[in-house]
Amino acid sequence: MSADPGVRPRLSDATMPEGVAPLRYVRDRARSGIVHLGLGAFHRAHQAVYTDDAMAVGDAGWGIVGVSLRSPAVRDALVPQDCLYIVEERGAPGGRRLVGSINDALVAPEAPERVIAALADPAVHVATLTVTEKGYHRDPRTNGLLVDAPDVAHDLGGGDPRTIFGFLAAALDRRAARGAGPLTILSCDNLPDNGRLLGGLLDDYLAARGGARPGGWTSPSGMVDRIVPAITADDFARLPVEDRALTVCEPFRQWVIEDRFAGPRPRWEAGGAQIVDDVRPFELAKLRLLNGAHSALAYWGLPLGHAYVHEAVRDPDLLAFVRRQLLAEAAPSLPPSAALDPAAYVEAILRRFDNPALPHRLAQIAMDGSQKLPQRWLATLVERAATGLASPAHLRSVAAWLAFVGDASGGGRPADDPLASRLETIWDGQATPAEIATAIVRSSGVFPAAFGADEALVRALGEALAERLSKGPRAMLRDFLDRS
Ligand code: CS2
Repeated sequence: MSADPGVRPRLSDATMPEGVAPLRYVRDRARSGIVHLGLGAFHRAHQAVYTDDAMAVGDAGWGIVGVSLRSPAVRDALVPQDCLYIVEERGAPGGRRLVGSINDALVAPEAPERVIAALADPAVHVATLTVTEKGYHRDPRTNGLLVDAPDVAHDLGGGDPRTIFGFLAAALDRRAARGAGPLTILSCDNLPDNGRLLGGLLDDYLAARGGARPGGWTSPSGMVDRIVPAITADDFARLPVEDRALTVCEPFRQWVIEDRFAGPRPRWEAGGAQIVDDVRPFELAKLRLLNGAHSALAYWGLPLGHAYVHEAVRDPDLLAFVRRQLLAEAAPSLPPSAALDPAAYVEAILRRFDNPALPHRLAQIAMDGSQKLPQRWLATLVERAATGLASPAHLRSVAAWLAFVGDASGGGRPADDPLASRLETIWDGQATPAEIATAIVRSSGVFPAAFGADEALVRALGEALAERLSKGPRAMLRDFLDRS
């Protein structure tokens, strides 16, 4: 096949590309057992691959109806190519495989009724979600639902749903009314205790809505892991066929799911998923070590001039600092678990990050910090402070984030964060680093109350921000490493 993008055939059931591992089963697009909300690259590289593996061992009836909650882009890419796409693993061992587990792709704002009907279909037993942290509309201080958030308030007002809660509540009502059977609602987002959190938020929504509260559902927790950078034009151009839904990722993947299904499920173990009684040790380690390290690399690495994770992790000062943050502070905050050796886990993560074949932008990770940092860093900080332990590396990283947010408010770069304007207003309204730190801790809605109540912690954060602003990132990291 020609490498000229102009003449490459479009991927489809009839066009099998060379050099791509084919499907190991016969597709049955008429049978779907899963509805997935949030049809982004992460889903295509993760849950859809595990489902594809389950199909290869005989679970062909578990096809996925994928739903984009906002943009038509993924549907427009997938549907003209029979919902097939290629997953390209970069690094060792790399390779390309075809994935056929997605049966259909819907765009919620265009067809809300079809989304509800799909979720209420008696043949559907599992709803999976990757809607990112901000899709949960939770108050990180209480883990309750932000009932006044505009989209949540809209859904509570009874219009066509916009949020996961509006869709799930409508579908659960309908399932109850028609006896469609139980539904497992499985969060695949990087949130602490994500299943219990989602269940609590959905309960809050149903309570705020009033009326009958449909039962017949569970929301197990799960830990998902795979590094999936945003796609680039160059990635598309390297393929032997035209695949507009191409998904590029690292070879590693992990999925640990709490065994609390309401009804049948696919044999995801065929793809290596672990079904366990307690996912908490896995979740906390992943959030505080892997995601925590990612955020540190982003907020320090960007001002140091790095664009990608593999560059940041090769910066000796930054690597030493991140190791310190993880090994001296985050790892000791984890509950002891026979299932996981934190030191070995940290080294494995750092090796995965050092993958130049997979350019992963720090700017992608830096997005939505207000939604990510509570579970990545702030819980560690306040838990340790409560037992009298300082967390100087975490504290400096929080200062690095504050500086990043402040830079964005200076017009240098757009702050990609749902709380950007609130954070900018706070920055602009204060004169000194101590005032900025205090105001953001106490009134941004990002920090746990225990942080704001700890005068010494707030003062130390103000000092760290002053140091970060006056010295710059390089000198601050070096001074910290020299002194400790
Ligand atoms: C990253 C995650 O963008 C981010 O904030 O930390 O998406 C990370 O790559 C995944 O959680 C890895 O499993």
